[in-house]
Amino acid sequence: MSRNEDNTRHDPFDVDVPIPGTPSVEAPSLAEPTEPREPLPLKPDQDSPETVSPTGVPTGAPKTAVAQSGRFLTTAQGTRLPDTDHSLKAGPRGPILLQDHHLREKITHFDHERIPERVVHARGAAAHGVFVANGAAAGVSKAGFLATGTETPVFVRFSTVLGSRGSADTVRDTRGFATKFYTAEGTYDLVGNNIPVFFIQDGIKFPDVVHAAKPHPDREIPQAQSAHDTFWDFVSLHTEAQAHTMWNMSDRGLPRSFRTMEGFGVHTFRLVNDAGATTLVKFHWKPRQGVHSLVWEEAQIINGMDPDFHRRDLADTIEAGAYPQWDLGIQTFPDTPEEMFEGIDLLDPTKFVPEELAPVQIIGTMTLNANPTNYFAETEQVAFHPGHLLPGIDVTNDPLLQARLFSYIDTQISRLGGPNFSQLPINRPLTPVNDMLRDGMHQTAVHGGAAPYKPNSLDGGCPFLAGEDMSAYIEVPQELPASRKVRESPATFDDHFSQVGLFFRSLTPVEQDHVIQAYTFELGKCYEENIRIRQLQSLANIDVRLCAEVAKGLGLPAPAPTVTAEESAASPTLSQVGGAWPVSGRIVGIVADESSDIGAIDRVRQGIHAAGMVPLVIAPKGGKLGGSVVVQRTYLTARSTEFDAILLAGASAPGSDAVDSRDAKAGDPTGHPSVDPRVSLMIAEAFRHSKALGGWGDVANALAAAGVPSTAAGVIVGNKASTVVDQLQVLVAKHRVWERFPAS
Ligand code: HDE
Repeated sequence: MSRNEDNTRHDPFDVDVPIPGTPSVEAPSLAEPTEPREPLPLKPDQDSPETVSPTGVPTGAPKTAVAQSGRFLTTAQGTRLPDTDHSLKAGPRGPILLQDHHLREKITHFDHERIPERVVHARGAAAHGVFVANGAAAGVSKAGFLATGTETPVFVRFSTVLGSRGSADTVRDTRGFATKFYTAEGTYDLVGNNIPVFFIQDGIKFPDVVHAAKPHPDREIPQAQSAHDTFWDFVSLHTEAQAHTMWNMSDRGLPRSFRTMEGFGVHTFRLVNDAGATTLVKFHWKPRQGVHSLVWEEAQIINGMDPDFHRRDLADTIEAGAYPQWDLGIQTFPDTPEEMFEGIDLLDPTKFVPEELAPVQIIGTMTLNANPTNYFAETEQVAFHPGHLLPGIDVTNDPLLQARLFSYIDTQISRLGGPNFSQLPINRPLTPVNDMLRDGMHQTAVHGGAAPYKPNSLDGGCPFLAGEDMSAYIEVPQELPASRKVRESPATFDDHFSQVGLFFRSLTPVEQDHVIQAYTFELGKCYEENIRIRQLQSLANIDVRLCAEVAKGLGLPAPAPTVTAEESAASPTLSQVGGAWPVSGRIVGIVADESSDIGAIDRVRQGIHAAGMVPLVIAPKGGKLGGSVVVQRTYLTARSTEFDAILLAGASAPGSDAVDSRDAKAGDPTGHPSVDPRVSLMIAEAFRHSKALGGWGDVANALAAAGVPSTAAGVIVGNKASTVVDQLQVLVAKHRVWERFPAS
């Protein structure tokens, strides 16, 4: 799929520094348009599913062929309509007549617009893109799409797990990372998460963990989060959940954006090469933008200020051309009968393999380059399945993966209203489909022939069976050891604590502080003390210091460990601190007012834009500064959490609405009377969230009003705007000014 390049939006105000978020391809006229015309084309950042038939045949139709067509409003039968504002009545005062087909069709369809949301991962956002293989996996897998230079269209859906479809984005939770590769050998789905371990070792426990983590069944609270009694009740009793819980309590539970998340296949998969040799692997998506997170206070504020923060970020960065990219990598392990690596059972999905023991080898790169055209048609109706595999990629006996293989078709049938969900445009394979599946609700194929069965002679024997040399999917004929039928896990699944402690001890001190604070917050939100006490026991078994710190915050005694965890070397690659990454797509707020040097603001905006970042001008009121610089945010609408960095372009005198009856944010009495309290709040917040700050000209007052020393780390004050921007880039590349977080 390629990005639709046909249209450009002509923004009459701001052509040189485009600001993402355009609702339509054309700026609207002031008056309601009356001249009939065809539907507008797609926005330049959008793409739609390829136009293939339900059975995978390219139709050659433009992608808009599945969108609404024609200049006039019609019924679903295509009959033109003269009025849609009034129902047909017996006189202007009614009653409404039963014969009003347009009314009944319109209301009836509306009444059925909703479908069941996903049982888990209900809230998500998605994008189109392309995966290009570098060939490094060709030796271990015969999958055609992994051959050097092969380009495969993809559709990726990111999600939270716990919340309903309308819940907030920046809750503490695991994120789904599901990729559909439309390959020439059929569709392959890699349905992973942003955390490499899972709560349970056996799929039979999935309903239990989800029931515990979802809102309480009586009051249906809390929404989209784990800080409640049923969650901690379950994970403290079912201690194999401690591994995943630790990752959730770390900064991984609060991604800065979907672009800055790692993705993991979680389970071990089995790859097969041309010669039939097999290799066990774990899949990793490595974001080229680095792995970054929010801090907890930031996440909480964003949930109120912009509950769509992550989906907006994904859509806006794609619209701005700052395409998110990930390298796909594999850790490889010899396929031995034990299926173990360095003492780690590769079938245990609560364990990960540290990269220091098995480096991630990059096998290709994915670029997300287009937003969906229609959320419902694409993001909501996309149907992933871990069993959508290709020749060259097989599953293992991981008991969690095995249960998933059953679950996903089943859920699509109830969610998408029948067995033909693979025919929905976003789910259609880009390869011939001849499946002998027939009829059913919402059948959109018109199958020919008389013999949808095999063997047949009436349809000339078609469809035929392919051999291995014709890209047939053949399960690896794996030897199984002699055994008994049992409901048991292997003893190698028993250690629930060692790797959890290894994770905690591999983090830097500031990241460890975040983990301590997260456990203390979450357990502090539990009503029942016995649940807190029980979880502290698990923490003692994970790490004595972690337990002591959390116990201190909860005002409870720290228990002694009851198990001896295995000591292993730390894995520094688990830390997110250190390093520098591309700044593209980052948001810089420029606080300015009529006293600001307009020329300098313009140069700074250009500089920020040239660096691939997005400059947003924040001023006391809307409109244009100096008659030319468009204001994107006002002191009323802005909050520090929207920005990766903030620049001050002037003295920031109080705006006319800087009274707390108009805007309670203006109610901070501690600031300086000559500075708008909303600006000092923005600066103080950005400072304590360790973001880069800066400014030029008369900004000393504003910094002082926020209590920010101009000599502090990550604060750039200069006379020349251009040098401020250069230094800002260096700071933003590190994500945060980590020196400002003195670890306890
Ligand atoms: Fe899922 N999971 N899952 N899951 N999962 C679903 O399928 C399920 C598991 C994951 O963006 C559902 O289409 C069971 C692990 C993602 O559309 C459902 C078990 C991992 C998504 C389902 C698991 C995942 C889902 C809900 C245990 C990480 C969202 C709607 C045996 C490797 C995909 C749907 C999207 C979605 C069942 C465990 C990831 C109910 C029974 C482990 C990313 O079928």
